[in-house]
Amino acid sequence: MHVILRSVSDEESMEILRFAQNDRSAQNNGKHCDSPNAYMKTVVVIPTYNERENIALLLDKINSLGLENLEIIVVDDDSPDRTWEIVEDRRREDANLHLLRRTENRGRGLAGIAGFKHALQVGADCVIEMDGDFSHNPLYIPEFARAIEKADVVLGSRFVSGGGSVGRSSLRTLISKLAASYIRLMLGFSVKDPTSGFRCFRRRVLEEIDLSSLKAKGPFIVTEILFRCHGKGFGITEIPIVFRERVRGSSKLGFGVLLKNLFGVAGLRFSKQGLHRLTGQACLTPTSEKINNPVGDEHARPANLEQ
Ligand SMILES: Nc1nc2c(ncn2[C@@H]2O[C@H](COP(=O)(O)OP(=O)(O)OP(=O)(O)O)[C@@H](O)[C@H]2O)c(=O)[nH]1
Ligand SMILES: [Mg+2]
Repeated sequence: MHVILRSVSDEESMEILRFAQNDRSAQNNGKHCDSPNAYMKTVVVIPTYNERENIALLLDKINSLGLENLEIIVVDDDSPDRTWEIVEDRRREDANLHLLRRTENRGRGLAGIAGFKHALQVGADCVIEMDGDFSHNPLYIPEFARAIEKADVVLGSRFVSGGGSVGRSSLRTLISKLAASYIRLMLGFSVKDPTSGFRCFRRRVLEEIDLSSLKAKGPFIVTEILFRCHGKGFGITEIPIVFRERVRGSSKLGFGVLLKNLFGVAGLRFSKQGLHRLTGQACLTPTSEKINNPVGDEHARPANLEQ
């Protein structure tokens, strides 16, 4: 697959973010959101595999946001390029940085689960999951922290108004959109970007979806988790993000992974929970009130954030 890579400068990133913020602020009649709630402990989980060229810069960017009560967990699967070594060095001077170096049961999915469990152990009130390749701009972290105050789950979405992709080939964008439509149709989601890996969860969501029983070992974990959240009736909100194609390092997502994901979706649809939902019977008991949603649709989005 041919992917056009384009280097995006910091100024350009800021411009993209400003564009997204202006768009949102226009939807919000010019009102600005409040600062994130510093009383909520936010933990950012970053799974990494061979991200040596990105990780130091990414940690710097997150720290430069100057957010209070924020900790970072890097979950590295013993990367051959020794990404973990960089994190280990920094940890000596940064008590808010954690490293999970995993040598067994490796994989993107299992790394995410390990990161979530550790985040709960260190007392997270909300957990943000993001890639370690700069596709997910850390400048959005405060927006996630604000949005989670009114939702159970916040998805960073490329496919809502104000969102988008930079540096992605149109073929890759088309595949992502088709995959999103397929997942929505098969699993009954109404969210626009169900495969986005830039997300924020409230603590109780991660406590209630039974992390240990998740099946996906690879990137399909993002869909499986969303399926659980949906089944439990949690309030899911999307905020626009501009996704940036990776500039440094190499992708681990091949055609095989894509195919596996397609079969994985069918597997979920015809799983016990999926079939129960198809026939209209509740299988997973809703355990939370829909806090962001006065009209009772768990996918309703605050008017100031999207569309
Ligand atoms: N711990 C761990 N992290 C992984 C593994 N595979 C990928 N990652 C990380 O997961 C994040 C997403 O992986 P990418 O390779 O960028 O995959 P992608 O973003 O789905 O694909 P691209 O769009 O091509 O970049 C990155 O931070 C990777 O370093 C893995 O097996 N273990
Ligand atoms: Mg990536």
